[in-house]
Amino acid sequence: MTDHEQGGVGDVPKITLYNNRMSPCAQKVRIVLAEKVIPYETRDVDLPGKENLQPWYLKLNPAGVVPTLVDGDHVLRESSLICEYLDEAYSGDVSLRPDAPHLRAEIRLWMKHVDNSLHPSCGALQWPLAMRPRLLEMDRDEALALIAQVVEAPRRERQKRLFDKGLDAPDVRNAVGVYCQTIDRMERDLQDRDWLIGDHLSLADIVVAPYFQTLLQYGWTDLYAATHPRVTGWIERLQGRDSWKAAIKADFDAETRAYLRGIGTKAWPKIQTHMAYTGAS
Ligand SMILES: N[C@@H](CCC(=O)N[C@@H](CS)C(=O)NCC(=O)O)C(=O)O
Repeated sequence: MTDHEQGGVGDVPKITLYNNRMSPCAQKVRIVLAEKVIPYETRDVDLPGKENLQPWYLKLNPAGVVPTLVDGDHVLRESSLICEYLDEAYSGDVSLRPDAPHLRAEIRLWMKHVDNSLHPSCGALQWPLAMRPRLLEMDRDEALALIAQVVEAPRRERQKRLFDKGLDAPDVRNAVGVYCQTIDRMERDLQDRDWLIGDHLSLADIVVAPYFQTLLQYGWTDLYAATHPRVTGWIERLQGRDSWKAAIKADFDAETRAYLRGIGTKAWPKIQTHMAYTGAS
């Protein structure tokens, strides 16, 4: 367990976050915890080692995914819902949702987009780089047996395709398309504002932000940097915040950054091929 003492609510963390530092879903929860200065402890779950499929973890999270947040007697799942829960349960000085119902609906629209489209797309991009190598070292039947244990059918099927085809799987091309469309939509939305739904950081920004960490860590920023100035400014503003430094930057030491940049650079030509196919340049 690692303590994240942030000098906020109470002295001793009563919150435990079942976490993986590479997980965008866990990252969004960590940003919320940091923005709201809520102390917590983390328990890392070894995703490449499939610890998330161990019976003890499935009892906490029957879908076998991180994050899970345990707050006293309450076990919370689903990262977007956890973010909303934290903002509601720990109202404090920092609110990450405006009061206006239509703006809350806009936040939920972004959450829906993230949960339904951007998150599985990020999985399709990350999995061949982060998970596949360990499985390829195993006997094929052993690897397939592990994948067969994945609880949710669409995720299981996707992992099978990504295991077989890596970055050539159709999921990867679709994923690049979803990223490009999302970036276009953000550029439009950010035309007259600094943050996705207005002049203040909100849960809308936080649930999207970690999917850009994936691009940053692999050096894939050409997906937006030269063509989408408002999106570029948005991510720079996020990176300048203390919450980003505490929740994301602190988890990536120089060695990890160099490693991720190395595997990302190797994969980039393939990502570019997919980009060209989607019409982005
Ligand atoms: N809808 C879930 C998705 C969680 C999810 O997909 N977590 C990934 C890491 S970002 C995971 O645990 N993957 C494990 C696996 O696919 O085996 C949420 O938002 O919490």
